[in-house]
Amino acid sequence: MHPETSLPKVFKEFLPIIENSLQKIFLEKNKNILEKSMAYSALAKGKRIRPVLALCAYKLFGKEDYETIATSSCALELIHAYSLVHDDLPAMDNDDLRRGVPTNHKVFGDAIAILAGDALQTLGIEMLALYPEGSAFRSRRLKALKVVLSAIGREGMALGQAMDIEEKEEDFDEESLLRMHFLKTGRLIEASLLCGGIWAGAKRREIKLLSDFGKSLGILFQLSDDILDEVSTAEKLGKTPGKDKRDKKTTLVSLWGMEKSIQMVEHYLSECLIALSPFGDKAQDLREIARFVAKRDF
Ligand code: GRG
Repeated sequence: MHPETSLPKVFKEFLPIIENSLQKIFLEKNKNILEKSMAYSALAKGKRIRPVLALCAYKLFGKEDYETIATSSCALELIHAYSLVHDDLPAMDNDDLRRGVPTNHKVFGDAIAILAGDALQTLGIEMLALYPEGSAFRSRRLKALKVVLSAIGREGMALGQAMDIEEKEEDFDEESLLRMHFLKTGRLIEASLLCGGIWAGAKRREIKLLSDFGKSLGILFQLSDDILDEVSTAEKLGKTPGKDKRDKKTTLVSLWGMEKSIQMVEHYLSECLIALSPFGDKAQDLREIARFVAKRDF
């Protein structure tokens, strides 16, 4: 999977920074079973879209010292990796393929997978508390940490996941389905953009624009995920397709139908582009990412 040619060109610029930083996080510590399990999922081939978004938002404000925020951007990937490990567990989505390889619990067993998810999450949080380093970043670190904690906890990703698990098919109308997806998928995507802006010292109204963009991008991301679940292959996706239908889940595609879903992709893409318009040419990378998310095939 991952035909890298179809990724926006900014991925070429940022992926080496991100992969290098992720490797360093697990370097030499990868000895005990917990470390091995954490590294297995975090280093598996993912798109790295959350750290890329943080770096793009940082760049948007004229920053070029990307190494300064490399570790803290990777913290977002660790938190994302935790959510995937837990989501794949038998008690949740019960999947056996992720990022093109067997899921964590298939390799390490349920107990270690739960602990690896826990430890990936706390390591991500610890890194957000410590990085970017230096006293100049002290208040920005705290702001970013608060944004991420709020995005992943009882009012964010964990709540979205709980809604997804608990709600019955008939409970989901358009509004509640969009809210669930925004919480489960959108909030961490939005938070990644906000972190980049906060580390760069963006102003309140600029953060608001990033937030508007992130909200639309989050839904766009989920919508394309639902479409891919129907039309793509395990080889391309690196995970099992067709699961939503098999598990009789309400998705945006089952609610809207494929034709309307494809129209809604265009709608959310245009919302993304509208949110970015005040940034002018400086937002070109983020525009390309939004277009990629709308058209992605993995
Ligand atoms: C366990 C609290 C908790 C939450 C799980 C992330 C998540 C919430 C569930 C994953 C289920 C899912 C398919 C969500 C749809 C969107 C999504 C997050 C897809 C996976 O993210 P990608 O495409 O994956 O960025 P890679 O592997 O490229 O990083």
